[in-house]
This record gives sequence, structure tokens and C-alpha cells, in this order.
Amino acid sequence: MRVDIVSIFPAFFDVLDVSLIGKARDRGLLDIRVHDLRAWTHDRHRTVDDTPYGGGAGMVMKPEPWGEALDEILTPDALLIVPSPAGERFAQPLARALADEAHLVFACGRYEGIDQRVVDHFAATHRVRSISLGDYVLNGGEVAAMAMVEAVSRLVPGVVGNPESLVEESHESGLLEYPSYTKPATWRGHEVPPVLLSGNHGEIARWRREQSVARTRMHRPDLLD
Ligand code: 6GU
Repeated sequence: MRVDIVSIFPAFFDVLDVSLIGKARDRGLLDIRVHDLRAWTHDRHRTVDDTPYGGGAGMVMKPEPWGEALDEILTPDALLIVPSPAGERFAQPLARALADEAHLVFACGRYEGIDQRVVDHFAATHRVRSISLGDYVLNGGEVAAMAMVEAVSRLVPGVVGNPESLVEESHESGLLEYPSYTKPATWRGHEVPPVLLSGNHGEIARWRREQSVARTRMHRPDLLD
């Protein structure tokens, strides 16, 4: 999978060199390219923002650098993703859909967002999705893009070494994941639930299912509807 990320803070993405994603890049499973939007400015101050038409607080990202950057980066079959708190909600089914794409391009806005004409313009030739992580406000699209890149990358075949570890996770079944334990069997007086030491795989599967349902009822009753 190819992923391009355009931002005025490319350093946010330095950590994509490490851990599972860094290894997947080294192995050629992920082709991730990070770009500084200011490379497509032409004035001495490398200006990327201006005051909003109609007034109001904050600044809006100018359309011209975005137009030139995306003209250069978008391939015909690319999916353009604009992280925005005003977008559709990101969740595991959308992560799975994005993992099937050949080329994702993330346009990370700062300030009050990107001039709307950028999305409107590229929507005429490309698939464009504005996507939100959830109901809270970040300073820009960078951290949201990082979260999406990680959630999608780990679903790309070969990125996660043991594909079985993808099956029993929170949100894959529609429920939250059951609690996990490892050695020692007693730690600071806390015991591991005895059923997990029983060797009875049917009992263990039933207990884990009950734990998943109980956790979901406690923390995310909306998922049970
Ligand atoms: Cl995608 N962007 C920003 N700026 N804030 C957010 C978000 C995205 N998702 C949740 N909050």
C-alpha cells in the first residue's frame, strides 16, 4: 500500500520509522511518503494560511499550495482523506475498507481547516472522504492521520506478524476485548482468574465472551444496541 501525507509539520510523522510500521516500511509492505506543504508555496514567507472570508477567529489554509501539492501527489485511483472534526466518524469497519485501498493521500489541515474549494475541486476527479476520529477537537489533522495510518496499516496483510492477533481484538467482533493476564499467577496478592489456568478451552472461551459482554455493557452500552 502507498500512503502520502501532506502537512506543514512533517516531523509529526517521524515516529512512522519505528515499531511495526517502521518494519513494514523496511520490508516494502508500506510505501509511506511524508511531504511538507510549504514545498508548494512560492512567496518568501512560504505562506499557507490567510484570514477567513466572512470574518471570524482563526486562519484558513489557502487553496493554492494544496492544489499544487495534490496535483503532483494524487494518482488516478488514490483515495484523498481530509482529517476533520467535521467529517464522518472513523471506526474499525472504515479502517478495514481503507486497508483494501492501493493508495491513500492524507491532507492534514491546521488552523480552522482548508479552503472548502480544495475538497470540492478534487472531488470532481477523485474519491474524497473527510474523516473525524471522534467528538473532540485536535489542533490539526496530523495526530488524526497518524491514528488512521496505524489502524489501517496493521490490517494490511503481512504488517502484523501473527494474523490471529487481529481476530480477538476490541471492535473486531463488535464487542470490547476481554482482559488478558500473563505470569506470575499471583502478583501483589492478585490472582489470575482460575478458569484461565484450567486448560479447559471451552470454559475459557465462554468466560472470555462473558467478560467481553460485561465490559461492553459497562463502558460502551451503545455497541450492544
Ligand atoms: Cl480528524 N481533526 C481535528 N482537527 N480534530 C479532530 C479530528 C480530526 N478528529 C477528532 N477531532
